[in-house]
Amino acid sequence: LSASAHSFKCILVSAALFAENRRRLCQGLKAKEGIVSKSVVVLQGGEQKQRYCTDTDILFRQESFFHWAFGVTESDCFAAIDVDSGKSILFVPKLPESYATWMGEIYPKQHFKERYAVDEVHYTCDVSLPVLTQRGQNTDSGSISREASFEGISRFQVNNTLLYPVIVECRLIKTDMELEVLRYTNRISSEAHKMVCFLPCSLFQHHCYSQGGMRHTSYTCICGTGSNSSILHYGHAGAPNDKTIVDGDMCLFDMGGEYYCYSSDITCSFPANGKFTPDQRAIYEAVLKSSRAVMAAIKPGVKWTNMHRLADRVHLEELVKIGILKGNVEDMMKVHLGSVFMPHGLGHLLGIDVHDVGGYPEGVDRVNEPGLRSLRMGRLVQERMVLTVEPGIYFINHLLDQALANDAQSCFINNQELARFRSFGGVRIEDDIAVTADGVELLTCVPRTVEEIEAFMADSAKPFSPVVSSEKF
Ligand SMILES: [Mn+2]
Repeated sequence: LSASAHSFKCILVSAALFAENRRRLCQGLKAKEGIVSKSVVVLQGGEQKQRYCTDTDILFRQESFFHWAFGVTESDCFAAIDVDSGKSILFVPKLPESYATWMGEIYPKQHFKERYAVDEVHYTCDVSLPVLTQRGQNTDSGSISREASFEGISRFQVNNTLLYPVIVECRLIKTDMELEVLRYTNRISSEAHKMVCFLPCSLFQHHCYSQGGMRHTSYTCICGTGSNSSILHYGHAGAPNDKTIVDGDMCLFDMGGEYYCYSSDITCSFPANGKFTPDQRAIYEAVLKSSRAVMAAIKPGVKWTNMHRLADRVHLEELVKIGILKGNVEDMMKVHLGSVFMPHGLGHLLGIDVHDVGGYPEGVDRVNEPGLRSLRMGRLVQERMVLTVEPGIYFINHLLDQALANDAQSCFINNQELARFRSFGGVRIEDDIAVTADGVELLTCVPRTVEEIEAFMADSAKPFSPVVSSEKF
């Protein structure tokens, strides 16, 4: 399947990839105890949704299980797989004639049969389907697909006719301030058509899309600088990557492009001006050391929880060398001091979802200890797993204050040295790896050592120029 008619260096994803997935699924199901003959797997694809009550489409992204099994890019489909025979049936919506006017050609069923290499194609309306969403609980989000309903709505007296026309009239007539914002959005959008702007997130997305055919990123870009680089999931709606990059700041850019629903998840940390200060170098090299120690240790059979502990141990050893900590590292491990500096897990499975499924199968429980309880995978490492390795050291004020208030931890902290790092932010180094028969294959390829980064930024790079903050109203 060609992802784009004008692909540059895009790889082509074959329908055979998904046929293979279905075959493996049937094989796995048949081997399962208690499987009844003539079983049929029914999957529901993602639905095209609109922004709240408007008719503006939200950019569609296929539901991950459905994508894994069929690689279908269209919305609102169902699919069935006959487990015994492996026969696959795709159900596509029967589109109204007006679709051809607004959305383009309406393809016949044969088109989908060929494009997705399935055995049969039917219209969803022609078959009465039992809607069996067989999704379980996602161990990362804790979400289960559930019926949308508003509990207790009957307790309220609802009037849904009065408000609406009044609001519509208000919205029809724009105020001065609204006009200012509309001028702004227009000016920015117009400029963007003519030039590439300086923000890392937008540059990143542009490169991924224009050079790699990636319409989506795997997750919202995290572009923290200065003290914001210690905010683990910076970049959300309340902090939309809008801080001006300042000379002397550390940058922490965690961004991954998604191609045909397959993810990547990479973090680079570096000084905005291209030159590490001694403190920046010390923290950065401590994280790099743990990253490389973990990668050298990963092979089939090792416990992921032990890889997390290994990263913690290296961080603590290095923080002692830097002078922020003092004392015996084994004793620090006993009071989970590592989690003060790395509260998140070492890394996670990666695939169609950036936090891919399978981290905690039946019988594998989370280790309920600081840091370790954030791990998104608790099982043994196996060949052909793809994982992120993303150790980090962060100076998060509320965690530091908690540790200082805890006698068991504060005795290891040299608060005078620590004070200097209070607004440092954080460093994360995140690479994606595939587990091989006896080690790892590093999938990520970016400058990693201090020397490589400094040479890269001095040579080819344009260190990100400080930009004017977006206007506030
Ligand atoms: Mn990650």
